[in-house]
Amino acid sequence: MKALVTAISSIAALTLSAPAFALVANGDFETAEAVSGVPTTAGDWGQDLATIVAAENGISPFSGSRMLRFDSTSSTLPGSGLGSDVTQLIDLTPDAAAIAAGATLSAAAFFNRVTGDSNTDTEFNIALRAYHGVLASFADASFSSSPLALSSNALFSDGNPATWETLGTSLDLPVNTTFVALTITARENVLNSTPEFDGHYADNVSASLAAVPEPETYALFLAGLGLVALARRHRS
Ligand SMILES: [Ca+2]
Ligand SMILES: [Ca+2]
Ligand SMILES: [Ca+2]
Ligand SMILES: [Ca+2]
Repeated sequence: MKALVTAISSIAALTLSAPAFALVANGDFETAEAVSGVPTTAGDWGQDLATIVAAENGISPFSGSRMLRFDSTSSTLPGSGLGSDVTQLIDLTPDAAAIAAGATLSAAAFFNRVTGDSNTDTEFNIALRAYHGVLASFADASFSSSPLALSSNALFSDGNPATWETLGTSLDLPVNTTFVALTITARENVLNSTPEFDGHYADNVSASLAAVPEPETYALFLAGLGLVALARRHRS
């Protein structure tokens, strides 16, 4: 019985519980940092031009006193593209064992924008891209270049600057994943203009890893729970 309880405990421990920002550095944008240029190290926000700002344009940060403002669809002003992508690389080599056993990465962020007018863009995206390799080599690759796996999601924000909309996505990680690129994006889905965005923001970006129990393991886990319940009933 003790061995079974120990086995059940270790299975339960596989369900990795992580606090909100555990895998994302500065996910609440409370720490000042430059945001532009392709990130080459984990925990650094970068790619297209964006700025960490305090409350402005009638929008208050979702948390704390700072948030991220999307400025350009390239690393300089003005941009030529349609999406302002802000990316952070997440080093998952410390979680190699959990990933090899089967793990899902979930990410979420909050978005908001000014009311604007009929030309104001409305779309935000979140994406996870899994890669295998040495993290630094990612700098040489395009962000969209053949990831092992990709998941993304979109939302069309409301025009109410008092509300933050949340958006998430989940990716079942290939067993050889060593790092993930987490990207949040403001898109010029209404008008490709200059300036590109009227006041588009993100805050509280988070990511967490959870084990995917294999069917047999899960069945054993449920059977184990039943046995523990039975044992408790016998004892009382
Ligand atoms: Ca914040
Ligand atoms: Ca543009
Ligand atoms: Ca809103
Ligand atoms: Ca625009």
